[in-house]
Amino acid sequence: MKTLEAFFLVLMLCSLYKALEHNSNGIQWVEDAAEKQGPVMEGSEAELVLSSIWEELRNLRDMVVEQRTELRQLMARVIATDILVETLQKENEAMKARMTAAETLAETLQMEIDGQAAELAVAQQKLGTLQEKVTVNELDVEELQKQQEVQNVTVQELQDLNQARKVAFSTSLLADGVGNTNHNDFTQLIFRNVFTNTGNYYNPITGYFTALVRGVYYFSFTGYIAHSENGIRMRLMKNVNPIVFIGDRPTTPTDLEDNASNGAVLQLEVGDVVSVQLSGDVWDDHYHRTTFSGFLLFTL
Ligand SMILES: [Ca+2]
Repeated sequence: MKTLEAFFLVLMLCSLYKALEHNSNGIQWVEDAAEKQGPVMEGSEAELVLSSIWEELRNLRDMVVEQRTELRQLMARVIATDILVETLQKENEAMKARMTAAETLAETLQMEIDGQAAELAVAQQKLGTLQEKVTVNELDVEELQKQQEVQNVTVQELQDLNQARKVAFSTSLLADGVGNTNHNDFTQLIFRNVFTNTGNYYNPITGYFTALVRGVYYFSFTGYIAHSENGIRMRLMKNVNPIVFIGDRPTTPTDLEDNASNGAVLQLEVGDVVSVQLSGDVWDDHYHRTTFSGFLLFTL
């Protein structure tokens, strides 16, 4: 701005110099003309020249005054411009400071965002790891559940097997009454009085014991006769096959009672049946003299 001000001052001085030079030339021209005219320029002509000179001087004075006014206005505008420039510079510096602060804040925020992004990445990685662990745990749980189901089935099978292993029964022929039972040929005996029937594998309606577990069993039976003219023959049957027998001839007046018994260890498959058949007479009463018993020794 100082340069601009100096420029205008130089311009003003140049204008003033030109004006003075012009007037000076005019005066010189008037003097030269007077010298040339000599005695011709006298009286009114000289007054006319002098009047012109004064007129030029007044014009010059007015021009100087006008230029001074313009110069003052220009100086005022320059000062105002300087003030405006200073104000703008201050505002610009303030803006720069604000910009710097904003940039610093932006950098700080960016750093925080970067830090949070890094933390988020770590958290996501941890989450991914946890999800993998959860997935693995879920698979483990599913596998454990399957194993548990298998174990439950196994336990149930073992319980069923353990229950099936509890096999024992003991019976006698008559539930009530007394006397001989007679069959002319081997016929199924139904032992209706039940002492023990663990597992209910003996049927007191049909007389059959049915094996529901594969294993080795022991069976025994006893026959008693009294006052018999037919004698006694009994046999232990595995399905349709006779296994062991007992027998005695008819009683006599001097020997009115006879007893016979037998037993066997049998390997039975699931579904095999065991029973006792009679041919002749067999006696029973409330003393339970004729019996059929059996139990499981062990499973196979
Ligand atoms: Ca006898």
